[in-house]
Amino acid sequence: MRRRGHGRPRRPHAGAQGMGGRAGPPCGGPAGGSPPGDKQGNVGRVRRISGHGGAHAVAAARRYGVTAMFTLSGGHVFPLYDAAVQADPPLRLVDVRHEQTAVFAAEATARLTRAPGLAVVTAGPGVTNSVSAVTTAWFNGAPLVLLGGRAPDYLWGKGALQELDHVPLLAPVTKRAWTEHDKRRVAASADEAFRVALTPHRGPVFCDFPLDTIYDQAEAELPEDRLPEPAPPDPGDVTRIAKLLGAARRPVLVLGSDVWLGRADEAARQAAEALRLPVIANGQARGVLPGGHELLVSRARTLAFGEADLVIVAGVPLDFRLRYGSFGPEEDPAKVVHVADAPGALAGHCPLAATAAGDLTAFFAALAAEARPAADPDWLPRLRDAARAALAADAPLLASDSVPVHPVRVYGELLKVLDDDAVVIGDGGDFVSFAGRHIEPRKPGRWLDPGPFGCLGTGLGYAAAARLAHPSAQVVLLLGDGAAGLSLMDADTLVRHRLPVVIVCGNNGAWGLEKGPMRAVYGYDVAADLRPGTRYDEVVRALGGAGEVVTSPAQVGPALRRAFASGVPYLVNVVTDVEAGYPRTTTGV
Ligand SMILES: Cc1ncc(C[n+]2csc(CCOP(=O)(O)OP(=O)(O)O)c2C)c(N)n1
Ligand SMILES: [Mg+2]
Repeated sequence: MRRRGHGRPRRPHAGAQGMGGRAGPPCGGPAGGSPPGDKQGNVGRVRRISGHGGAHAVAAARRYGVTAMFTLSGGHVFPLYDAAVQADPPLRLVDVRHEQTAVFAAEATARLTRAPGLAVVTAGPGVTNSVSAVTTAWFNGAPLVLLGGRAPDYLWGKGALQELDHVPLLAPVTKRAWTEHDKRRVAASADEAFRVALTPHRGPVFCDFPLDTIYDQAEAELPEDRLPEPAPPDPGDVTRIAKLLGAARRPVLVLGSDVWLGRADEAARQAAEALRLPVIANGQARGVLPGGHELLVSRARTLAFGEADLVIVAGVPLDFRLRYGSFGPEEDPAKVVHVADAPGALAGHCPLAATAAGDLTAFFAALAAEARPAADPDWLPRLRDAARAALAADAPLLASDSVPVHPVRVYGELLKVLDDDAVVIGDGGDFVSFAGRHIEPRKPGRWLDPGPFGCLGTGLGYAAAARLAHPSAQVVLLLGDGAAGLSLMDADTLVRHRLPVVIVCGNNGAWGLEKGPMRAVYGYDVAADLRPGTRYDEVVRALGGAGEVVTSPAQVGPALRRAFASGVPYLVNVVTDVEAGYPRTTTGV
């Protein structure tokens, strides 16, 4: 049930500070001392907290393993900063240049580390600027907690600065959104926010605190109960799926991001190997079977989905990425099984032969123990051949010498220098579609695209989070020139916080993914051109990083090597061929 926090005017609390009040925030006790959550997200003992609301909220966050707070400053949330820096150890405060970057960074933290991400934004525009990123987390099932400031209760209704009831805006794109008015319940509310975000099916949670509530001193106890273990799926459901597998001649297993987020990546790999199932991996499950694995047939997707008689889809919605759950030949459609981490995540829009909902590790273990597959002996080899043929067909473009540079040549060069544990982030249109095709991660959870909400502008926030989550791994952001406009100012954040990232900009002077489709629909295009050759590398240099422009294929490799060696935020600005659009079968509408 959603709790809606329509602020009722209340009397001022003693000690509440107005915006700009000179007395400054009260200094409450720091939020240190409690152990962070363990790998399962279980939390430690109860403790008493005293201090302002910020100390209470940060104490709750730390119990769930939160180590960073992403934010953009505003007086409504100063107590949260005070608590972050006073905590022992402190939370790392990462202040950014646009709230969407803060929330994208928190979302990426959740997706990369599987601990919840925390963003803190000020009242009014701080919250409204966060909405697209929260929605991205909603679509991605990412455990994100967004804490907002809010105009004080004692002024509510009088027109205080940035007075806006945020909850109705956030409610449709969060698991829960509410206002906590009671200073004695700030810790409990923050604790609840993390608990709800982490409970499958995971997702974002929003809570805001009126200024008087968060600045005021209070005493409270954090609840001591632990997160319950996720429930296994019904054994009868697993048996039904095992039987379908026993009867299938051309089965396919599809793995999606929740396999990674639910820590079922190892169990999924073991089940696929034990049952010898061809696998197609999606989102953050890419890498569960490392690139080159004999069962990984993502590149034979058209054949696999076109001819399968059974498709088991685990940990991803049956949305536009998966043909809305319609597979196999039209005259003889495949049976479809949907497996999700919670009943609410199961598809309701397409016929399903069976479903299972619950802990995905338990599901894969039970399926591996029970199923006796009887696939056609030539099914897997056919898929493997098709995947191999697709890979072989890539070779000429990966080595293309054409000028302007073909975007695929960029990946031909990148593949030569990419480590197995690199984090690769895509923010853009065609440039990122090509990356999805040509870069096959070798580890799960290391590929970050925006997911099904498809929001441009994730790039710099995701990159900052990746560098913090994996301090010694390569972090590469693949950035369209159009996408660059939505977050490149946050290269300043990378510089100020010493977060070296290699940014490769595919600069085709266009919103390419829209240009081609508009031409296909109308025979011409408008509103799709950008200035050719814009020096996005100079933007990063001006902000204190480094970069260079690349106009010929032979320069790409050396430029990438310089970027990785630089140890600073570095943008390799590759002028690419606008005519080399990603070959699409649909307009993307
Ligand atoms: C916030 C947002 N606005 C608009 C879009 C629609 N859109 C999707 S891809 C794309 C073009 C991206 O251009 P660029 O980043 O330069 O990549 P390219 O396709 O040129 O490689 C646009 C405008 C979107 N997905 N998200
Ligand atoms: Mg472009």
